[in-house]
Amino acid sequence: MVQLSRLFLRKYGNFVDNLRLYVRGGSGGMGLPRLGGQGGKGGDVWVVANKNMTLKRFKDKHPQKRFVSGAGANSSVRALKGETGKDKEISAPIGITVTADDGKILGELNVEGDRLMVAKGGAGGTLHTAFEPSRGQAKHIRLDLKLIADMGLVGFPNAGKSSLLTALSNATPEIASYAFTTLKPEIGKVLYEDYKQISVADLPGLIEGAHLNKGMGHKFLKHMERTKHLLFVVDVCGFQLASKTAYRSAFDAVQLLTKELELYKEELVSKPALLVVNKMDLPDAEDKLAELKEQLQSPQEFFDLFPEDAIPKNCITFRHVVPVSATTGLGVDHLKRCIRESLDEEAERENKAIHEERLRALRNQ
Ligand SMILES: Nc1nc2c(ncn2[C@@H]2O[C@H](COP(=O)(O)OP(=O)(O)O)[C@@H](O)[C@H]2O)c(=O)[nH]1
Ligand SMILES: [Mg+2]
Repeated sequence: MVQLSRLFLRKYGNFVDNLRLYVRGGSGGMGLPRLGGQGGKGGDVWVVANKNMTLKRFKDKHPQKRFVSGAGANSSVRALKGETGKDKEISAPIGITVTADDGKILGELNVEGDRLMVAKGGAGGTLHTAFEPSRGQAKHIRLDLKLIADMGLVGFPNAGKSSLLTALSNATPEIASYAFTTLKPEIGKVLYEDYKQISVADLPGLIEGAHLNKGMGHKFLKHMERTKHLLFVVDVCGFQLASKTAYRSAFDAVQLLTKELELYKEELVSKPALLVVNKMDLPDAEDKLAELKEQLQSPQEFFDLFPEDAIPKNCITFRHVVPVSATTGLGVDHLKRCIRESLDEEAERENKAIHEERLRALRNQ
């Protein structure tokens, strides 16, 4: 049950992180009783990892989400041994788990070119089957994007992401290695009193340089797709990237980060997000926090000084805005509770969606 709930319908607005497909292997060809001819075997269906594929692209390219391989040829006088049906290869993103409809894991695609057979073609008719061919396997399968963590930290350099990760996880975060990414995210585990554990990822280099070299920034942003929720981190006093560049307030930081995500992939902005306002131990922090909260209430009124192309199309409505100090620990427990609440809420929604999907399936039977 727990396993199932992980697999069904994780969906945030436009953001796609799993898909359900129908696959069927080709039927075998008929044998030829008169001459003992053997029908061709039906083609198989394969899922193949391709670095240029994303689930969103997949969905757009195959709206039907139906894949059937070629049938084996019938045995004939000209070709006693019927030709084998053509295999069907489905290009899928790297870093996915492929599961059957009942939740059983069929396999994983971790590196470019990894392949997995998902539906076998039927055997051709032979003497043993009275020359009757068999059908190919037919089933629904799911492609699930593998997650790096429940929460992904999003922030400019020096906002305090590393400090926060340490404060949240009461320990040194571990460096995780994933076959599907060359990036090595730092993962902190947050432990709750009921022993529930959630993971928070700090991706090295995220955003750093995105303002200078968007292409490079985007490379890092890609991995934000693999977290359930986003945890924005800003310095309550704002930031200055270099002595020559302009001073930016915490509000500016929020909007610039949003814009970076949006430029990479608009759907990313529809993920549930929380905002951490860090460094609340600094002088005047309370006043600045109050100002930030006011600006977030009606962001449109505070965009006059923004260049047109830096204004996000949609401002994020944060589920929680949480002031903390990563160094003194102020507010960190409250943040933990907010994170938990947000994830639990989402899990609740998933469960409801599963339930509805099951009801729909039952009604359609
Ligand atoms: N005063 C204060 N400084 C902080 C706080 N959190 C982080 N810092 C400092 O800010 C700097 C950048 O922190 P770091 O965690 O490395 O930021 P990152 O680049 O976002 O990972 C370091 O000098 C930290 O000591 C905080 O809550 N209060
Ligand atoms: Mg850091």
